[in-house]
Amino acid sequence: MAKKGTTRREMLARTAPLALAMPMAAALPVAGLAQGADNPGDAGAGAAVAEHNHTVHVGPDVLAPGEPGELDALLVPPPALSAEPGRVRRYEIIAEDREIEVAKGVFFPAWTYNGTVPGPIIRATEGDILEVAFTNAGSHPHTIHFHGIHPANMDGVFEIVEPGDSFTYRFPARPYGMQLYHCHAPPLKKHIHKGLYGAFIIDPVVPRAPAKELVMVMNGFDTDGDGENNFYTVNGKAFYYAKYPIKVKRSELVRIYLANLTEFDLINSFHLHGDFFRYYPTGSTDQFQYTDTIMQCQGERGIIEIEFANTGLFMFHAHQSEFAELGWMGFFEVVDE
Ligand SMILES: [Cu+2]
Repeated sequence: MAKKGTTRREMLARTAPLALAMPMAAALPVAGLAQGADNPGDAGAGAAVAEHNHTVHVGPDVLAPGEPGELDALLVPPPALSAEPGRVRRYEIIAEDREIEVAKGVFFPAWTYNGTVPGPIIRATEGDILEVAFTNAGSHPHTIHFHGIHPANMDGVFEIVEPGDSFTYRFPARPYGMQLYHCHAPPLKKHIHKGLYGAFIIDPVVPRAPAKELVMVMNGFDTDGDGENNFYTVNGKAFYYAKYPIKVKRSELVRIYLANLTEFDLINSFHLHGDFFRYYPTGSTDQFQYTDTIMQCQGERGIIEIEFANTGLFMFHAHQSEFAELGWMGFFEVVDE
């Protein structure tokens, strides 16, 4: 079997001018996974880590695209609403072609829902009527296919929406859990790898415990068109959460809605340093696994819950090391308050 990674690396090296060679060499943080523990508990440890290591793992010197807070709308879901059977939850989604910066200085001609990859977070409570008004302002036919339980004519397969057309999806939201949505127009592989997908949270009627809630959609970008990903991210920007660690409190429950929409590679994974979490596959039952690493095939998703035991900087990343080195890594900054 051909070793895709080698080819991809060589390709990366050859096409490096695309802004890559320098930034990645400087930012390649994961080669030193084990070193990150130098002074994990220090306040402002970003600077300390930079001083102690010859590669920059975390903090402002990491070469990642985007401004502070720029990904908040994709990271922080709208709040859960208490159950009110029959209530209509309306969303408007517009498909449009847009060039987006996926790694520092590297742009990708994406097909987007509402201008971002992943698309906006959709959230409803079980029993709500979900109503999604979809307009195709892009250059190709698209649809929205939701995971979950719904009628066949709302499945996003038969009603291909041509450019300039629109379609409204309407169905009761169920079952509770971390669902997802994506375009299902053929060829499916292309419509997904171009960026048409997003998180779809359905809350249970009996509310989950209060928590700091985060959404992470794992994906990849084939920026040179050879059918292999050149970058991997959560929420669309390589190394973003290494440059801007996600701040959480040790005293609080952290809940992460995690989905994998990576095309081309069979699986993706999530690994957390220095702690264990509960992982609820799909989040639709109370069955969980207690671990520090989980994997997901494309379309799989689940809910992670954790109360951090220690303060400091803790890395999270794909445990396919290559994915991590190509952008899918970040940090939690756990603080006491
Ligand atoms: Cu499409």
